[in-house]
Amino acid sequence: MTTVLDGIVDGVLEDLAARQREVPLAELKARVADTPPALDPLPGFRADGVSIIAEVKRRSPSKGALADIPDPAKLAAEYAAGGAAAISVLTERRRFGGSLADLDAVRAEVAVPLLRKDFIVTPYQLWEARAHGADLALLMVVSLEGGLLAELHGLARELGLTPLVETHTEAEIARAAEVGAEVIGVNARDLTTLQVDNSVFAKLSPLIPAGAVRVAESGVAGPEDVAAYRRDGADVVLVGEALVKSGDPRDSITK
Ligand code: IGP
Repeated sequence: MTTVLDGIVDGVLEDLAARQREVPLAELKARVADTPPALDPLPGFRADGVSIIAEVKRRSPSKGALADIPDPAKLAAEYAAGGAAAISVLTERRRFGGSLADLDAVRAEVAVPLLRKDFIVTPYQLWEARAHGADLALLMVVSLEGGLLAELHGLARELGLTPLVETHTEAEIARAAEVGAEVIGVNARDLTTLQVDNSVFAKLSPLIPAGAVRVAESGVAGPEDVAAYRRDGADVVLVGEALVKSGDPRDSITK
C-alpha cells in the first residue's frame, strides 16, 4: 500500500538528487569542517518544567498554507526570546514550503539549538544538516527500515548532531530504544494517514526507556495541551501550527 508518507519521501528524494548534483558530498564535508561545533540541547531539554521546541512551519500536507513567514529569522528570534529550548526548522520544500535557506537564516540569527526537520533517509542529508548549522536532526523510525536507522543514528552522533528519533507505535519505540536513542519523540500525527490523535503520547510515554528525553510532537492548540502532555510525562513539547499562527509567539511559549 502506498501512503501519504511514501509520496512525500519520493518528492524529497527527487529534490535531494538535484542538490547532490550541485553540491558533491566532498564539498559538504569541507563545509562541515569549517562549521562551529553543534550545540548540546540536552541540558535545556532536561531543565525543570516542560521545555518547548518551537517550529518554523509555513505549510503542511494536511492543512495547506499555515502562515506567511516572510522573515523566518525574525520569527526564530521571537521564539528564542520566548524561551524556546530549541527551534525546529522544516526544510522540506514540496509539502511544507521549507528550505535549507530557512535553516541558514535562522542559524544566522539565534544561538539556541536548531533541529533540521525533514524526511532524512540518507547520510548526505545529515552532512547537509550539519553544514547548514543544525544541532539536531529528525530521524523518523517509520521511514528507516532495517539497519538504516542505526546507521543514520550513528552518523548523526559522529557529526555531533543530537538525533530526535520519532515514533508513533509501540514497535517503533522498541526500535528507537534498540539504537540507544537519547531523545525519543512520539508524533500524535500518523504520517501514513495524517490523522492526529493526542492520546498516543500517553499510551507510549511509559514505554520510553528511563533516562531518555520524552518529546510530545504535534496536536498542540494552546497551553492546556502542553499541560496535558506534561501530565502524561513529556519533558519537551514540539509545537508548530499554533505558534506560527499566533500573533505573539513570545506569549505562547510557556515554561
Ligand atoms: C508540529 P503541529 O501540529 O504543532 O503543527 O506539529 C510537528 O510535530 C510536526 O510538524 C511534525 C512533522 C514531523 C512534520 C512532527 N513530525 C515529521 C514533518 C515531518
